[in-house]
Amino acid sequence: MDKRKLTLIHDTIKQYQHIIIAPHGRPDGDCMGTAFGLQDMIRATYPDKRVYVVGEEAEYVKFLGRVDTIDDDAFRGALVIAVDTATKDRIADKRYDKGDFLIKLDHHPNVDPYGDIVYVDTTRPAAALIILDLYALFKDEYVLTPAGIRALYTGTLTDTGRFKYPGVDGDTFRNIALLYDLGLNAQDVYKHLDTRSEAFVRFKGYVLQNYKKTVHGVAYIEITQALMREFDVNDEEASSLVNELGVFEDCPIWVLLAEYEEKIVRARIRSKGPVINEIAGQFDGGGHPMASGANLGTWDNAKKLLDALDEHAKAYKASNRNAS
Ligand SMILES: [Mn+2]
Repeated sequence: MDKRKLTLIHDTIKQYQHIIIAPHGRPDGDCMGTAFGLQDMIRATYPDKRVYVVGEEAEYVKFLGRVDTIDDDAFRGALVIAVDTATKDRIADKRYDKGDFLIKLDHHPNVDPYGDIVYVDTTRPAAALIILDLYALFKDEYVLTPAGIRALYTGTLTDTGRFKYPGVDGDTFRNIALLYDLGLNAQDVYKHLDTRSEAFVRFKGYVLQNYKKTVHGVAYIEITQALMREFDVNDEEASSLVNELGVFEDCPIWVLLAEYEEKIVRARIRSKGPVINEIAGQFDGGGHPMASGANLGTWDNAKKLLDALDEHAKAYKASNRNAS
């Protein structure tokens, strides 16, 4: 945690009357939880400020709040805070640079340090926890209502796989303890996150019956547009199943390949050992060492990605054998 920079961010928020919070495209629970948590905290603390969240929506986290539709004029003189977004081209609302001042607030590797203030803390396993760092630092000043508490909890839960992923540490739980002290209703969040359509459950059955494995242990599933139509699920729901393939002892890497509306194939790559974000980087992607994404374009490129990951898994297993 960089207290000096967080203080600078706090002072900047105080200075601006109009604040626009900008998450990434294809939003996930963390970027929406971070955005609506920050919006709630600023609104509740400074009722005179106007605070918007712009961008896209995701069905499964709509319970956290709805994005605002604002015209270009709203950006004039505004403070824009981009959250959970490593590179500026991933920000959903392309008008992010039309404001007066831009803050980048993120926890991914800082490959594109855009903005007037760049706050990147890769030790935090969810961006929502950075909002809680800010809250904790100015606890006497900041107010969070039940909506913001719920949003920040949801963001942390979804990005940490419910506190399972690497990066979760004592600081994570110290911040989450703040939410419990504020009256968090965790059961209410689980109720929302654990509700599934029957179509989705049937599709999950398909994934569990039809995944494949490469020779050296990359488990993967291929999901076409036709398949999603057949099961009546959308790409967002389909992609959320990636970690169903993370359970095999002989597969340190697993991948979900899905064809999106524009016929573009994307990959979600996960690992429980080998670092995979460098390989993702070779396929127009990137992310965390154990969780990355890649834009493949075609199924041909998907094959190339699987080949590269298979080689990687082979080398990983060989080095483990030598070490033991
Ligand atoms: Mn995140």
